Amino acid sequence: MSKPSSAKGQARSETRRFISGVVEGFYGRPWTMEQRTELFKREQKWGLNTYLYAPKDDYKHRMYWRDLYSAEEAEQLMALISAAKLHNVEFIYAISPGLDITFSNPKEVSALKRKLDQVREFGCRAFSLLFDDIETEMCPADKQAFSSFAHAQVAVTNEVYQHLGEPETFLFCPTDYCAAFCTPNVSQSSYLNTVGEKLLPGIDILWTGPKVVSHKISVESIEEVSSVLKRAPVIWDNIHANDYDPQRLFLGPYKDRPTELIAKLRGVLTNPNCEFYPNFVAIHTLATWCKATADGGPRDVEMGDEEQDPCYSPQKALTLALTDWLQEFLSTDQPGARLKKESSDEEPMQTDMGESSYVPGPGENPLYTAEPLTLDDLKLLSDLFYLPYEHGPTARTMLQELDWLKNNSCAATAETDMVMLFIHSFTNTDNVVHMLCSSVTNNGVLQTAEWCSRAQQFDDMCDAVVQMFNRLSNAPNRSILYDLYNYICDIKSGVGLARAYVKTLGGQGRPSAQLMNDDPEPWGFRGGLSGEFQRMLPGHGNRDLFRHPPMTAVYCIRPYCPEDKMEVQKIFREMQREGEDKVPTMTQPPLICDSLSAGEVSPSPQCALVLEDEIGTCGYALALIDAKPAAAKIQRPMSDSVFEEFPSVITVQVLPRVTDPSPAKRMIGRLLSSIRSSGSRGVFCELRQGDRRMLDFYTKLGSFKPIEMAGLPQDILAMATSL
Ligand code: GDL
Repeated sequence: MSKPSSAKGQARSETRRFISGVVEGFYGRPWTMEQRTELFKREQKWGLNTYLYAPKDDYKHRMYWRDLYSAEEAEQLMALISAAKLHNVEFIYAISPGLDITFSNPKEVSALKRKLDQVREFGCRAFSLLFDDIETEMCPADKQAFSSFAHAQVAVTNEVYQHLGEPETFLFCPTDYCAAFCTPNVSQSSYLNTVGEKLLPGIDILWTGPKVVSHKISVESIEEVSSVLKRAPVIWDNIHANDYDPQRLFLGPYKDRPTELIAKLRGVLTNPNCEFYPNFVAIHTLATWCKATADGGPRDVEMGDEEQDPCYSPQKALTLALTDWLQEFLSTDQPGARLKKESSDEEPMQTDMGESSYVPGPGENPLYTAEPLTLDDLKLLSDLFYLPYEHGPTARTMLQELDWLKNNSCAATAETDMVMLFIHSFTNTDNVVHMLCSSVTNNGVLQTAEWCSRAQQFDDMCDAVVQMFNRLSNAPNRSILYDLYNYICDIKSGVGLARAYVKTLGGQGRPSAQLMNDDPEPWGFRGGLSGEFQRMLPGHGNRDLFRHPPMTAVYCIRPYCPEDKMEVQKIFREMQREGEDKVPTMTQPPLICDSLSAGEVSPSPQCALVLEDEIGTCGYALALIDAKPAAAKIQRPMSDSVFEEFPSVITVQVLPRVTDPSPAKRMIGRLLSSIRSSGSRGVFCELRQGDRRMLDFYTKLGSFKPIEMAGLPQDILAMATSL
């Protein structure tokens, strides 16, 4: 076997093409050989050049990595490798020996070489060793032989690479494959530094970005890791991967990776959804991104922020992808499938109905004819299943509208109060009677004109989802439909519940039967045991915020209105005076949220609530979606990274006569839900060190955790929660 010098890698780096394409690297059922061949055709058509074979649950790729392929498997792999060649796609064969390899045992290294030699005989010329998702503790034998895990991996990888004749393409996936895994950080990670220094220069390194599933990948972050790795990484992009959550699918565009990165990277491979067919958008938009040039066209109008990429518009890339995808939906993929008629003067194509085709008579049911799928249907579908950190625009609007309808409905307030009142029906009989009466009159009758019109618009949006579902179910291409089916059923039913709830609030339909039934069907508690575990954890779904002990008084939480300003100021001042015995108000540095409580800054829409008891207003909760201007107002220096993670600020005050923490928890729960639907990623609050009551309150909530904030005055603490 030839053993070219390892300097070869460096010399040829000038001429190597940008690696672009797909890594089949997810957990779960691997794609079929037919799907992979279809993938190669698509890659060629869209200008992508690489396929990395790394299906986690393929026996001989990972669990039984030592086993050679049988004759039948060999035939299949050979056919696949030839198909890739035919379509000008580089087939990279990856192997993951990390579950149980003993690095220091020469027999193990020989087994690895033997396996890769076999694949070489199938015609494969590009290889990869993956060490992701494995135990980092070395076995005693390896501990004796190597000074670190990185040294062990690098030694074996270099040896295998040289054994194979230093292939032109050879990739290595480190165990610390994203910044979040590096200790203490990327530049000081001894693991990554060893890999960077010792791995032969012709070997390229895979990297998933700041996190396993990276929201954004910045140029600076790539510059940092490249300097440690001593080479530009190949991004293994998990932006469209869905193997970690069976309810999610990602049909949004490739996004939040500036095209400036192309010059700084060795390549990008997307590890997309487990379902093959829905990956049309993920792969098509990545191809558009890879082709990005300065004439990428005008910017997206709706984005309007400085983060826009002059060479690539995710919105346009999405429209291009969906337009092509629509054609695929409309093409039949199965013999015997029925095609709907294209225009009104053509007869529908009948394949096997022949003479026996049924024609309904007068007065009988007409034949069911669903309309053909439209581009708008696909845009809606993509919006509902967008990206891991972002819903599409229509989905966002639907959430915001539902939140508004819920918070501004007379019926909703009455309904909530009814629940609370029932708890106290023994202690507060008069009030119960009074409130129940008002809730009956409120229900459906007293909604404002604005509420009714927004409820109608919400209903129309829900209807569009149902229509989209119907047209999708009727699409001739059944393979795509079957891959999407569980997801679209799920969203249709979720939207159906929301729709029924709004109808109930508006006084139409049966009162919340589907929603408040105490003997629900299994779809009334979705997510199974895993969903239940999640809801019990702090910060998840905020469900926990609503679990409260029996109340001792009756409270009303309602949206704040301008007339409440004086009362809120009064409570604010009263609570400031409460703290004065510890530190005089005049000497206390201001909090960012003080201007909110003092009425100098208005809360964001749907982000203000007041609490009332029998005596009057006794508390409030206010929030700003964007806290920056309020921080600037009091000249508080704050780092951009804090604002990026926690852009919103919240403040809650409750008079001491309210001894029960439940109403305040409830207000926070509602505000967090409004803030979340505005698209904010996180919320912080500021507290004075002496304010034991609020400190105790936030600590007990569980979801808020203390955070470090540069520039905080001495006796002020910050706590925050992600949304
Ligand atoms: C991972 C796994 C990958 C999986 C993905 C998303 C890498 C390098 N490895 O950590 O197999 O599909 O997360 O769950 O990303």
